[in-house]
Amino acid sequence: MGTGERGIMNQPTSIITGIYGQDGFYLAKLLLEKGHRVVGIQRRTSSSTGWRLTDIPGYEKFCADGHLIIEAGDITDLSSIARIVVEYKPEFFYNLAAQSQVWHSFKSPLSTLEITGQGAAICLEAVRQFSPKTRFYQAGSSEQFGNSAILGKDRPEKGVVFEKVLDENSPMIPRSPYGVAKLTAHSLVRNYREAYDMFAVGGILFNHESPYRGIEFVTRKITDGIARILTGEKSTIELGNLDAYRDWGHAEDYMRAAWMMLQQKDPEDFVISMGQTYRIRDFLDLAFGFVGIDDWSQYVTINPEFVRPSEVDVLIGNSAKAHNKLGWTPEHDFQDLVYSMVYRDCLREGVVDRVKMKDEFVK
Ligand code: NDP
Ligand code: GDR
Repeated sequence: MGTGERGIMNQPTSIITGIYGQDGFYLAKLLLEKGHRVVGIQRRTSSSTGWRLTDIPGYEKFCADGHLIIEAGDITDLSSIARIVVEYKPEFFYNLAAQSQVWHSFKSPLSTLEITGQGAAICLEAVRQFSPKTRFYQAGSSEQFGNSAILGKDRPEKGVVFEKVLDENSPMIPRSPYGVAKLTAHSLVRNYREAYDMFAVGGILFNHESPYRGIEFVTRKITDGIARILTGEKSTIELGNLDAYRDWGHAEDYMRAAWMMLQQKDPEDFVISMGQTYRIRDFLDLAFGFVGIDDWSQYVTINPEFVRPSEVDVLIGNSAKAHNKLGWTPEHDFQDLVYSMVYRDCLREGVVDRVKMKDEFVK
């Protein structure tokens, strides 16, 4: 593996930007289980963001014995990233940090480009200049494809079998400032690989969720909303477009794929997806069904504020390359995912007795 200095226990060191996000939680947990020293980069925020990491089994021990270290830094600040790379000379660098909300990127396009696009350039430069043997992972996105799954077609209806399933070679025509920024970062990774012979890969990951998903994304907004409706705290969930299709997987499976990409002999990009797509309203059917509500129409209102100026209508991926070359297979299916999210939110709100037994739903 890399040639950098070994960690205190002669184990590999991995830097993770965005460690306080959903994926940072699952990736840090995986790497700590594998014995890595994990150095997480945390930007300064006015509110606490540490609620996920403390759920890692053994968190306090990992902090105390130096396996888990948090360094202050910001991916828009080369001096901070360079300082950390110089200090740790890691074997692996995972750039997960981003302004990751598509909706917000229409409101703040410039800061999205700065963090999500230029931030990747800063991380690549720090590695190229100060630790060029470090293996680099860039968190790419299915948003890079835009509407390529349905190019030249009408919007599909439920039950349609999509002919075009997105893979590593599909056209990338993003439809949001976030998608543009991610495509910039993805293109830079390829350029650094070709120009400097760096081991840099772009994971092109489709939507992945979990009970640790941020509350502003539609899946968690729905499952958190259901729990609060059951407590009586809320009467409705306000949503935007219910007819978009998304190919949803579990973040734990997807971070295992990211790790696998850096264990390969050669650096290559991979699509990670489930190959099945559902509308937001299908997610609503399943999630409300788990608490015994078959007709959710009175609990959901449409707020045009949440409808995007340009939408990605359909996402469905083809991960044949990841299956064949990485040997990656997901361990969670869609029903598992939705159930675990509903269950955890209802547990937190004290209404878990309203959640049906999973076997009643999952055949
Ligand atoms: P999150 O939004 O949960 O986490 C992103 C993290 O990046 C947050 O902890 C955030 O910190 C941090 N961050 C933001 N700006 C900076 C900065 N300037 N410097 C340092 N850290 C910063 O995203 P996910 O965990 O869901 O996703 C991880 C990555 O994967 C992201 O890059 C995302 O765009 C990408 N991705 C995610 C997919 C998904 O479905 N989850 C699919 C495809 C790609 P703070 O807490 O302070 O905001
Ligand atoms: P996405 O996820 O934009 O695909 O990006 P998000 O959950 O935000 O939206 C998915 C779909 O749901 C529709 N939608 C709503 N979305 C949100 N957030 N809030 C709502 O109220 C709402 N109502 C309907 C959206 O229009 C969209 O069609 C996620 C992020 O994790 C990115 O960082 C990542 O790159 C991509 O997934 C792959």
